[in-house]
Amino acid sequence: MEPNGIDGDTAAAMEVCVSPGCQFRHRRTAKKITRAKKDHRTDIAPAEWGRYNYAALLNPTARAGGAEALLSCPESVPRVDAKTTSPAEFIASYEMRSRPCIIANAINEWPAMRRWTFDYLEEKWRNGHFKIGEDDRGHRIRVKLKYFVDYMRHQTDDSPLYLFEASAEDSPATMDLIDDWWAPAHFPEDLHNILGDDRRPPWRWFMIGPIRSGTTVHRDPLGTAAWNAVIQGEKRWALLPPELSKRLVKAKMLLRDGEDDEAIDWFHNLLPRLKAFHRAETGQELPIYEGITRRGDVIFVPPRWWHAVLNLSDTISVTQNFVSPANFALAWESMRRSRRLLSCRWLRRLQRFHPDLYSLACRYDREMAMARQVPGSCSSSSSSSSSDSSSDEDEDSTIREQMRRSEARYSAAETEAIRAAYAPARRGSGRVGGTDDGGDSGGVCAGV
Ligand SMILES: O=C(O)CCC(=O)C(=O)O
Ligand SMILES: [Fe+2]
Repeated sequence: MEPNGIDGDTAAAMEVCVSPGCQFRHRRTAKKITRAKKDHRTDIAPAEWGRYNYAALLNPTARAGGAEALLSCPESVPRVDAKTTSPAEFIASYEMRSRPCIIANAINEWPAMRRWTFDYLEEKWRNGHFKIGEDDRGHRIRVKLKYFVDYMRHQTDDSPLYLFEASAEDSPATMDLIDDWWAPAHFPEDLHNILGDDRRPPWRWFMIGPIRSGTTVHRDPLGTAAWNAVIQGEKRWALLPPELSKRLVKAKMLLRDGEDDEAIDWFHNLLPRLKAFHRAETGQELPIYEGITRRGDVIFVPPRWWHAVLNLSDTISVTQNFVSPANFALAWESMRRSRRLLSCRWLRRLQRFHPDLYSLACRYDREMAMARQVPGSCSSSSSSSSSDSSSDEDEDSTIREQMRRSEARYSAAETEAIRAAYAPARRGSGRVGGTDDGGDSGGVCAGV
C-alpha cells in the first residue's frame, strides 16, 4: 500500500499518481503538462515556471501584504445591473459610445451558471481535448481536461497555462459544452453570423484560467467588440482607450533586466510604472479603466480598446467577439483591408440579410477608395442577390432561422428600443479610418 492509501494496482486502474514527489492525482498529468510547457514556451525550461515565486504573493489564502497590489485595484469600470438597465439602455449609454461597462445579472439563466463547477466540468468532459497553448509554429497544444484540472489544482507557476478553446463544438466529446451558454440579451446583434459558423473568424471561447494566468495587453482583431462572462472566480481587468499607442500600453521600455512580460508581470510590475511614467511625461493620469469581474458579471470591451486580464483565482469564463451596427464601420473597413475574400462573402450576405448595412458598406468603400485613390469595390457585379449555390441556400435558411430565434427573445417594444438605439450607426454615423491592419482596400468582388 502506498502512503496515500491507494495500492499500486488500484492506482494504475484509476490512473492515480503514486510515484514519490508526484503532486498530481493522475499518473500522466506531470508528463502531459511538462510536454505542453516545453512546446508552449521554448524560452524557459519547465523548472523555471516558478522562478519569481508569484505563488507566494497571489494564492488562494495569501490575501495580505504584497498581494494587495495584485488583488485590489481602483474599480473604475462603470457597473450596471441587467435587472434595471435594459439592453437598449446599455446600447445607447455604453456600446454606442464605445465605453467599457460591467453588467451584473445578465447571465443568471444560463445552465452554465447552475452547473459549471470545476468538479462538474472535470467529470463531464474529462476525456475531451482542450487547447492550452500554441507551439512556436502556431500549432494548437491540446490535453485532456482531466489532466488540465489536475494541473490547475496543484500548480504553483508564476504564469500558468491557460485553457482557451474556440472549437469545442467540433468534437463529439465536447460539443454539448456550447449548449450551456449563449449571448446575453444585452448583445442582440452579431453581424458576422451571416458568414456561417464554418467561415467566420474565430469568435467564441470557453476558458479555464488557473490563478495567476492571464492575457497580456492586446486589442481584439477585425474591429470586433467583445463580451466576457465569468462563471466561477474573479478576473482583474485593465482597459485603455484606442488612442494610446501600442508601444506605450505594452510598456516594454519599462521592463527591467531579468523580468518577464506575462500578464501577471504587466499588472504587478509594468502597470504601476506605466502610471508613474505617464504622469511624469504628461502631467496627467493615465487614461485607464480598471475593474474586477466576479461570478455572474459580463464585461463589455469596446472595439479597438487595449485590454489585459489577470485571473485572481481559478476561473471559468466564456467570451465572444462580435460586430453590431455600433462597430460595423470599423469592422467593415478592417475586414476589407485584411480579409478581402471573406469581405466579399460578407458583402453578398449583407445585401441579402441587411440591405441597409450593405448600402453603408458600399458608401464606406467609396470613401476609402477616394481617400486612397483606388477603385471602389461595390460595382454591380460585386454581388448577386440570388444564392450562389445550393449549399448557400441551405445556409440561408439556417441564418434566417437564427435571426428569427434571436428576434423572438425580445418583445416588440424591446426590439423597437434596440433598433432606435442603433439607428444612428445604421445611418452611417460610424467613422471609417484609423485602423492599422495594413492591406489595401481597392479592387472589386466580381467573380469571388
Ligand atoms: O479572459 C481573458 O483572459 C481575456 C480574453 C481576451 O481578451 C480575448 O480572448 O481576446
Ligand atoms: Fe481580447
